[in-house]
Amino acid sequence: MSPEILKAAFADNLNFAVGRPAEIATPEDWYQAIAFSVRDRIMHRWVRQFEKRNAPDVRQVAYLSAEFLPGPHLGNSLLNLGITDNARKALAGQDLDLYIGLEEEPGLGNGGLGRLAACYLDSLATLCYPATGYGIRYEFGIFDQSIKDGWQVEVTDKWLLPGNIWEIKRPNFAQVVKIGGHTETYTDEHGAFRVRWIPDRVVVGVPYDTPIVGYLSDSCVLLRLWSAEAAQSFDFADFNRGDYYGAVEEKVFSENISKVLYPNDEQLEGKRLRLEQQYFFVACSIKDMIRLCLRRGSTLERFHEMFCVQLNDTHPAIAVAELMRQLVDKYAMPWERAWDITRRTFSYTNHTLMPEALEKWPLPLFGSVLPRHLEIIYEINRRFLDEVRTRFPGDEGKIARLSIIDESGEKYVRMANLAMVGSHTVNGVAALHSELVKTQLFPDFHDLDPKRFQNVTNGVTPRRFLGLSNPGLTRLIDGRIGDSWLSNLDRLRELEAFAGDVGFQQDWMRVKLENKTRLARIIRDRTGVVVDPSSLFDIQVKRIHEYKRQHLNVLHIITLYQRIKHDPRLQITPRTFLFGGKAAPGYFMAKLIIKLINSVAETVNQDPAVRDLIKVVFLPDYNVKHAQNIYPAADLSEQISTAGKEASGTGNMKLSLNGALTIGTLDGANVEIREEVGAENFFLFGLTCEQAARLRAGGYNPGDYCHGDPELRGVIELIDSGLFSHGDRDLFRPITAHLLERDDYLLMADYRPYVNCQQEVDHAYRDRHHWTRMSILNVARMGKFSSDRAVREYADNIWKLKPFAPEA
Ligand code: 9GP
Repeated sequence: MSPEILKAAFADNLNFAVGRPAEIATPEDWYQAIAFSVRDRIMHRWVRQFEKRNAPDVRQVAYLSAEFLPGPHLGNSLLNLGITDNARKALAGQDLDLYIGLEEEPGLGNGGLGRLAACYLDSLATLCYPATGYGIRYEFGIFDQSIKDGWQVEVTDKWLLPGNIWEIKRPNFAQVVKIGGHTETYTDEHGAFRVRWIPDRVVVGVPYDTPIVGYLSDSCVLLRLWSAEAAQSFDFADFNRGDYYGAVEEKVFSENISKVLYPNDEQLEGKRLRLEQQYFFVACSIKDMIRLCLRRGSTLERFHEMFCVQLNDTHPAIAVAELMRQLVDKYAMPWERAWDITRRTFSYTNHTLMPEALEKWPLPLFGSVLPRHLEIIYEINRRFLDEVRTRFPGDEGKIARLSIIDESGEKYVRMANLAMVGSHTVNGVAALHSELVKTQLFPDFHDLDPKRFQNVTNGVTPRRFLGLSNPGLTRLIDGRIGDSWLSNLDRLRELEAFAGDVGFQQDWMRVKLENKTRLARIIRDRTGVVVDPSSLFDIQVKRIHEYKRQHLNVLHIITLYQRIKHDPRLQITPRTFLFGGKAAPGYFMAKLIIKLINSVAETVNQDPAVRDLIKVVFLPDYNVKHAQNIYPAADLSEQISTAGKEASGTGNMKLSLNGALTIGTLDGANVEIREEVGAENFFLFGLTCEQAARLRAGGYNPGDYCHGDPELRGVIELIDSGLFSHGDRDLFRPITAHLLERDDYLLMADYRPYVNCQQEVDHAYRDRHHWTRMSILNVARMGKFSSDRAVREYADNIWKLKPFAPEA
């Protein structure tokens, strides 16, 4: 598409869609005009493919996810359409990057899980798979984080306030969803015994569609997000009686369902609204698929041939009972047939072993929101447990563990068990995690049917996370191996040949320095802290959680601080420690860790004795947009979770893809990253998963590690002395006391190996040529971690899905 055509499109949209004369148009107006022009081109592709996508023989994947974190659309869509350069030319002297930077991002996810879903949509579109991502159009996404006096403050994310150009409302495809009430039995006209659900209330789900265009593929997939509306905006009976407030109450009540994204890592037990949210989007999505299936002239007997449905974690697991309800209650299908279709439709991805993240709902709550589903779940469970009993007679323990209903105390519905029973396949998200899913999480299900278990190691899109966010490195790579690697990441291997090339290494270092200089400016502008771009950028960006061990990183920083204070002539590699990440609003320890990071930063950054050898920065409001500035500038990627706790991680992949070396434990996908890049190009430390388990089993005493290591003791004492808290000795006591007394995440045991490993990093960074060689090899060997590979594995091994040719 030529610059001239784009120029005309921008002018037209400024005129007709935005309604502003060019002479007085603001940057926001220009952003909108460009965004409309780009959307037009995506829509054109979308409409052109309509027939192909909806042909009766085309099988589709529906990716059900309560979270999608796509990031800003404009820059990525320009890249995927291959028109960024021409858009720049069309703007003749205006700053395209400024306009791109104005876009509010849809923060419709907490972190890795939602971002993974967005990466998969990018790859599904790029590889021309027919797909729809179904989710919730939260009015308020993940909160914006600001830092006040070192503490996290949550601010409502009003992402829709400036309007959202990328979505199209489709009221004609709205669905009605029932909630609450009771069930009753009746006999139908054929004399058959049937059940119907009489709800307390109904809400309407209105879909908003965002087509996502693939990279140079001309193909699109759809992100269809449901927004809750009242069945009637006003109760006219109330209104006519003069009760205006009563009349709008129902509207407010209904719209609450899609109002806000729940932050994870909170105790969500008993959050009725969250259960309603989950059911709401699942019910709308299943009904939408049924509508499409019937519209294509198929019968529901073939539902599982037309749709494969991926359950992204347990959040959409209620879909199993909902499809059964639709088939049995509404379409009068015999139970056995409906169950067969259901089992062939669903597959389930597990993303966590953390017990608090495995959802279970108190039975009374569940029954009051979804009375009919509870009956259906009882029936599924009864039939399932009968099978188990015949295979393992008398093994009541096994039966209790496999049951969808937890009856060990207060009764719960276990959503993971429902997802397991109702799916043909379950997968973990990294090789180690998938093993742990078999052996620790679901050993009884594994005994029952080992063939159902698979692994699909996560992947990330190289388009957004290298092509878009690191143009300098992209150009450098293009210059050596051409540009086809962005859609065939394995081709990065060809860079290995240049790893020792001094000229290439210098270019590589130059690009990294430019990226670090840019980030240093952002850090200064946003926090006031001045950092040296030539220092080692040591980066830990991710949700704040004790298992991710940001506080282990802090213990290392304090160790260095202590060493510098003890020896004023000490020489170490200058470092900038950068943290970013949100803590769940109700997670006290995580919020205290943020305060600790900021407090240590305040003390260390201002102490002249430190001689600027170390700087500590907490960059507020870590999100996709900020991540895109951070990854390209990283020298060292901190992936230091307690082994066995991080299911996969994806930040580890994005950082390594941008040339950072990893310091990490053998956890999640770190294991495979290390295998790929080579042990000599990875800084490994810490307990393995097995060692951690043995240590715990043998009676772990964290205090012993502290008392046996004077340096560690000094660090803990320094925190407790009040040095970082203006004399307040108690402020951080919950952290230090937990470390000394319980230390669930084994920081004390891993402290010394971590600090020693960091010393190796310090030495390695001094040999810049060798470091750069390692950095090049990291990038060259990241091909496996493309989301294209992951999506192909899902399509081939789980979904049995074929790409379609988008062009006629
Ligand atoms: O914690 C995992 C993270 O390790 C993984 O990379 C991500 C995507 O698979 O999912 C996260 N899990 C959740 O957010 C909740 O289960």
